[in-house]
Amino acid sequence: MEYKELDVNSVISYLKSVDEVMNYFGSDDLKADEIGDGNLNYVYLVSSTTDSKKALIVKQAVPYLRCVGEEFALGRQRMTYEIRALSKFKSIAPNLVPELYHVSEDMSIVVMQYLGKHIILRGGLTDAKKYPNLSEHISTYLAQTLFKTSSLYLDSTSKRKLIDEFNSNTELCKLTEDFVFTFAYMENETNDADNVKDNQLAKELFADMEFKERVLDLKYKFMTAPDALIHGDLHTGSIMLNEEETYVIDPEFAFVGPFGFDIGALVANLANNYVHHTIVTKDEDFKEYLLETIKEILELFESKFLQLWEVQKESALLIDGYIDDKTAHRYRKKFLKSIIQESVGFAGCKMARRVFGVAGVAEIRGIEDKKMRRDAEALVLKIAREFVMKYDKIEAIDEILEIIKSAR
Ligand code: ADP
Ligand code: SR1
Ligand code: MG
Repeated sequence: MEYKELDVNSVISYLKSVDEVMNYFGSDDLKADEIGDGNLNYVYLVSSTTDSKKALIVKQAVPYLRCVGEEFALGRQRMTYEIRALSKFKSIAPNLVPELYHVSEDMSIVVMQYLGKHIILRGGLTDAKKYPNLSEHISTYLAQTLFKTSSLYLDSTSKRKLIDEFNSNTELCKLTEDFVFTFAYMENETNDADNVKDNQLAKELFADMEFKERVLDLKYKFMTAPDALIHGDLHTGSIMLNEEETYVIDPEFAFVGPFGFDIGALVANLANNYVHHTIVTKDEDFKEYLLETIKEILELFESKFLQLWEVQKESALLIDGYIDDKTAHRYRKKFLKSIIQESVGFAGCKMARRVFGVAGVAEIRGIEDKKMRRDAEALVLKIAREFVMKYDKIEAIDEILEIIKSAR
């Protein structure tokens, strides 16, 4: 089928041609609403008018960047990578990725499970809602997806096939290179102009060569380290959950990249939320919960990743009998430490880009009181800078929490 950009009417006509979907809805009348709140794509909630329990999500990529407009061209082939990544991650972590009902690379469409009883994590955290299973679920997602797509698990041929399958996701990798690692730290037309103008903080950041030189190292790592298949945009807007279940959505930035990038994205977004509560709600109990969550996620990730590795006898990297058990144990520990360190560095970039860069986050850019927003931005940049300057010296997870807690 030839590509056509859909709207609330044509999405229903399109679905009528998809057997898998029509089997689900039967002869019910359908209605569609566009509910997308992301930066890139259109998301339709399609439901039965007779049985509201029957509902599906249709996500379509359009050939431009939604948050900027049609003048910012962006290949809709990004959906091909989202489809591949959703399928791959679903096969590895089935309970943590939505069900897929229909995909079409021609139409740049995925039809998936409607997570109607779940909300976006960012909103929940901003409302100070605690999620008892978040650390357990998301650490499993990270350990499983990162380990099982790495050279610590795959054989050499499978790993290279995986790279072939994902690493032409060039446009979205370039978006990250530009918007996470570059433009937000210099004068650039894509930045939040109103905020940059006459802002001492922006002047200081843009002139901070020590920081920017360290960011270059992290950008280089992002561009050159095919460690594992990463989600590529694992902020708290890419997680939908409730008290029982957690789902990871929106992996269109997926490619085989550095181990620490997804972990860093998560830490960054939890730390940004911590800043929101420091400045806006002053909710000390919830701030403590956020710190505990970061700690739990990192500790559980480490132990789950190590457990998977300990029982893996053969892989592209290591074959049985190559080193003795004691050396293997020491090697694995050292390896994990370096993943955590690098995650902290990426977390610094992922926090800092949200201050002046094109895509802000609601809990910081959405603060209405101007003075509070400035204070929050200053705090975000302080933590981000510490992360970027110190990441490779971090010896223990508590040091990460200390950086967040002690920034004023
Ligand atoms: P984008 O690629 O534009 O960032 P997302 O995949 O993040 O789009 O989706 C945008 C929004 O659509 C999400 O923030 C969420 O509110 C909603 N959404 C996406 N997928 C689902 C789903 N499976 N169930 C319910 N809502 C969804
Ligand atoms: C123009 S960059 C838009 C941003 O939105 C996505 O969610 C990614 O974080 C990307 O950097
Ligand atoms: Mg999104």
